[in-house]
Amino acid sequence: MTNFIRRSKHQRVLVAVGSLAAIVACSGTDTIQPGPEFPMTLDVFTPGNIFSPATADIAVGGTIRFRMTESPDGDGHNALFNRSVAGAPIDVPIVKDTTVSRTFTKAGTFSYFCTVHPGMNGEVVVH
Ligand SMILES: [Cu+2]
Repeated sequence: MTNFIRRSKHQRVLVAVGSLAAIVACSGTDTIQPGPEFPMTLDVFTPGNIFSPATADIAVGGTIRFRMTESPDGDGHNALFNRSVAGAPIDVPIVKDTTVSRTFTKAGTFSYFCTVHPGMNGEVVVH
């Protein structure tokens, strides 16, 4: 009789532990947080006379590092932003072989262009 009770308690404990493990496993699955969908830092390069990537997706608060390497014609590049979009950062002046960072604190699409090279355009999409 005593043995039966002990086994019974033991079994109940096992069931309880099993249930707890199941609850933990389920709640663990429910609380998994997805990783950041967009990067906080992204490089934009200037191979030839284009911005690459032409569309740069980052998270709100993220930073674009404009890596302005010298153009094939020996010129530098700049990046002038559409001033009509709220949250547009300060323009990047004409620079050569220089990295200039700009941080985007508001969501939106921020187009920009290089005045040195007509048609050299890009945009930063902040999510
Ligand atoms: Cu340019």
